[in-house]
Amino acid sequence: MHQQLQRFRMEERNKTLGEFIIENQNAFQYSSGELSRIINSIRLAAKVVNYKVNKAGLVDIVGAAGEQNIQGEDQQKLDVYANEVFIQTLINREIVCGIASEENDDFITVAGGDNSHSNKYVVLMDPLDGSSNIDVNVSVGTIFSVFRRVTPIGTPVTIQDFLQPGTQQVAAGYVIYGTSTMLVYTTGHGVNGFTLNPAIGTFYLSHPNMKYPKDGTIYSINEGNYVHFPQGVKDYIKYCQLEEGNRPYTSRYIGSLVSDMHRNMIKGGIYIYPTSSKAPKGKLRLLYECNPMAFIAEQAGGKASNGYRRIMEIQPTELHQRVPFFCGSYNMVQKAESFMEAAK
Ligand code: AHM
Ligand code: MG
Repeated sequence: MHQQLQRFRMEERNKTLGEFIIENQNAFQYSSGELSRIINSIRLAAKVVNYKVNKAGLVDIVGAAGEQNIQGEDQQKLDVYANEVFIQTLINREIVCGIASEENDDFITVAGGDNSHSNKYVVLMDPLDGSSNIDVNVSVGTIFSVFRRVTPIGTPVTIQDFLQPGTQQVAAGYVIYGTSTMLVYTTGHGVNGFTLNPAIGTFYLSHPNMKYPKDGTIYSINEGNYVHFPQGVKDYIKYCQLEEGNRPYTSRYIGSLVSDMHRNMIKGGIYIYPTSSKAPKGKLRLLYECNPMAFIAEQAGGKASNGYRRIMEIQPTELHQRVPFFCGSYNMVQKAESFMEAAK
């Protein structure tokens, strides 16, 4: 009886992220352990940022960078703080040769302790996406993308190491600081989600092998911009609202990419941030917002496109490049693309 109970408890306990990383290290084609160490660093930085994000309403750290808090200390905006935490964690562990961030105009070269430039990977990230939502207690997220460098090991990284198409990503993921904090990532072998137990600071595998439903009934777009949208998007929105079959669909838009994406992946839906006359190239950034989300989406059986073609096949030309973004349940994105094509 006692033994039976013990076995039940062992089986019942979910795997921790640490255990999962070790178990899956060999599934990765260049398994030198470096990629695992990068995921481990992101796990650590996510916990630190999570701690601060959760305190945002309690202590005087919300507000614009450059202002002073009541103690007369310089205030630091949470996105600036998150940026520093992720960058410092990656630098301290000496596992990457370069970092690009939404918060930094240029990429950072990481030489390594012996100045050898011997690490193989670059990380691109948006350390705290949707951070304008923090002041109103809405979930925000971190998004990251990992590539192998293309320039020779032993030399400083160049912009070419960062301007790679998304198909070359070796890992990507996001952290959602929500009602619970989750880390969701892929290394090209499906998508797995881990939930943080804040009491003990451990991520547990809570959402193994995440899959987008092939179809969905949620569409997420900032409809306030309707008049500025291209005709194909207007037509698709009208299609979503038509009474026929399982339509009209439900409209859900948080305005926090990670949260909208996460909900749609679990429930089935499409997220769209199109071009508009206000944002002629779109708003979201190809390298550290759209590519990692596209990798996750495809690994979860979904689809990610710029309205006409696969996001991950776009050859980037600049670090902070913007693209229109259609991402979600496979059939929904395909349908939206057909409206874009028809209105060309
Ligand atoms: P940010 O990187 O400045 O935070 O902007 C990205 C955010 C996304 O999280 C969100 O989906 C989008 O901007 C919302 O934009 P809008 O307010 O124009 O609808
Ligand atoms: Mg962002």
